[in-house]
Amino acid sequence: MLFVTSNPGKAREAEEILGEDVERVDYDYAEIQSDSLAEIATEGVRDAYEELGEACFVDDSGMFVEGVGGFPGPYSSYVYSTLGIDGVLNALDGIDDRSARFDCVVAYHDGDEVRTFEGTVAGRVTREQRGDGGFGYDPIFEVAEDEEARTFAEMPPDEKNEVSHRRRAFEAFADWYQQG
Ligand code: ITT
Repeated sequence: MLFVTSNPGKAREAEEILGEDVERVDYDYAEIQSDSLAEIATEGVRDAYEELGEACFVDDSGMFVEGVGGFPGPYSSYVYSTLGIDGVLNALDGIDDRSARFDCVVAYHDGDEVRTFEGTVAGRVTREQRGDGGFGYDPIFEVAEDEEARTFAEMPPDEKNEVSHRRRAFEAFADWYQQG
């Protein structure tokens, strides 16, 4: 089955989490506007399946910051490529409630139906970038359950993969797939 994503960081993490090679297809599937990552992923995987004609899955992720009503949430990709990380930190300047979560929805289409699997991790947005690892928002997402209060970018990949939103979603996907 194919992993349809333009983001090599996601594909690398999926391989590390699943412990096997994943075939990535860099097809820019349609992303509808919605507050729900599950809806965006479901419509996205339908479009990808129509284009590719074989079983495939997508991963739609987003960072939701409490103090600003869940911004950037479903618009995380757009905000990342327009404002960038420093722009997001500037936009959050003066916001005290920086608690946040990262969500990941994996949507799988086998030709008959679409299944979705969700994972989430709690954290908070830092006031400055910390760490060089990972990708995307990792340098500003501090993980709540980490005793050292590191950002994802400060963790070695295997430690991010142990607790991440992506780990939780892909594990649910793999559990379901193995049972079927
Ligand atoms: P595809 O839709 O092609 O898969 P994308 O990067 O546009 O790639 P999303 O819409 O899911 O994917 O991305 C939301 C944004 O969040 C995007 O800027 C990602 O770089 C970022 N992101 C996703 N997963 C992340 C993670 O584990 N850590 C940090 N940032 C992440």
